[in-house]
Amino acid sequence: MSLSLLSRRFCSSSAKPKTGILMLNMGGPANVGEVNMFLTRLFQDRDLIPLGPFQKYLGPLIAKRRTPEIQKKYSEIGGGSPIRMWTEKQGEAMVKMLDQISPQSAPHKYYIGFRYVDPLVEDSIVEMEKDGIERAIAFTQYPQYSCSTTGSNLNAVYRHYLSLCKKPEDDPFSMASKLKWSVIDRWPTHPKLVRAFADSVRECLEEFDEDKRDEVVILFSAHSLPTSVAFRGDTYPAEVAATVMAVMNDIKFSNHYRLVWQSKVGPQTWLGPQTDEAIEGLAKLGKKNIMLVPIAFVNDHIETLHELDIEYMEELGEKLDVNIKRAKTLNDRPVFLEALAEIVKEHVETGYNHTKQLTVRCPNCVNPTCAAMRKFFIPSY
Ligand code: GF9
Ligand code: FES
Repeated sequence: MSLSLLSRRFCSSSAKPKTGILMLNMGGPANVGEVNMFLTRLFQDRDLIPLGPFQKYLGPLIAKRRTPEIQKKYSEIGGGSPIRMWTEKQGEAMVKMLDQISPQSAPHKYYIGFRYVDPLVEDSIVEMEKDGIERAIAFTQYPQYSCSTTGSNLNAVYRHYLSLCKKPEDDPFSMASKLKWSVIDRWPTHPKLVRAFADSVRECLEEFDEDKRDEVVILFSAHSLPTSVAFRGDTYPAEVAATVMAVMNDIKFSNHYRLVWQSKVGPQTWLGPQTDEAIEGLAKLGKKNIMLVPIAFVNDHIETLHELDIEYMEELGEKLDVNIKRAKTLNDRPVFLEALAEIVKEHVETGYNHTKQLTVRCPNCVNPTCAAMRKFFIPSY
């Protein structure tokens, strides 16, 4: 298929698009062949894992060592990450609704900006410029802001424009003069996001035997963070907790619950309690009915399909004789698709180009790119 045909597929209508929405996420390998490239870019990401001056060379070495085990995990969940498929479905539904509910910014077109696999942030920005987009919205697909996720993606947008600067008087902001950029940097308690999660929790509760339903412990499981990152002042832990509280409020606190943290790697200390340790501890306390709710990622991915479903639900559940079920990921849930469209519509209507939160860095931030990125997106910074 030609490139122009490919890009027309992403468009909400045949008219020239006016507003481009860049859906930001880390992305995942589409097949086992992409695992090494994915990991190489991940370990070269200084905004995620600062490894010092030799990162360019160290990154690929670490990636190479870890590739086989990660490939094995992907082959056990069907051969690749479904993130691109879900993001395309979400983007298509979102722009279709937006053309209806936000005529002032129509026609809309969505673009995918992945950090570690195609379509990369940098390449999609080039596409947006080619399409003659007037207004560009960087829309993070992480509901809760972390400098290691959304921050890294926004830094990639900034660095793309920095790379276009050739003369000393050039600056990244003026390189993007054709496009007016704004950012949707977080949406942890959007009412329809909350309802989508609450619906998923309610549906999963229905799957437990009626006489056990009351005693089910709901474990909201979020990707963990090194404590060094949390202590820097990263907003992610508090924003994840805010989502959890809003969802519990929606289901009227019908069950006991905990926020737990998954996917820790390496020797550092990370936020806890860890999801698997929490399951073991609750089992010892006689709590034998547990629901896992992935709360920080809106698509199925390796951490739900492998870590939660295979390692915890199947293997650990069987070993401990605990009945574990997992609430469905939001994926293409209609209320969630409405949330995406409404978040953009509200962003356009309010006229704020970012949240107030984005205008202050972590109190203990040591990454100069975090400041440069803000100078790019926030004229008054
Ligand atoms: C994350 C979501 C997914 C290396 C230690 C210096 C760091 C890290 C993560 C994962 C957050 C939310 C992923 C580091 C430093 N991180 N792993 N962050 N973060 N390893 O900041 Cl949904
Ligand atoms: Fe949070 Fe730099 S690490 S702003």
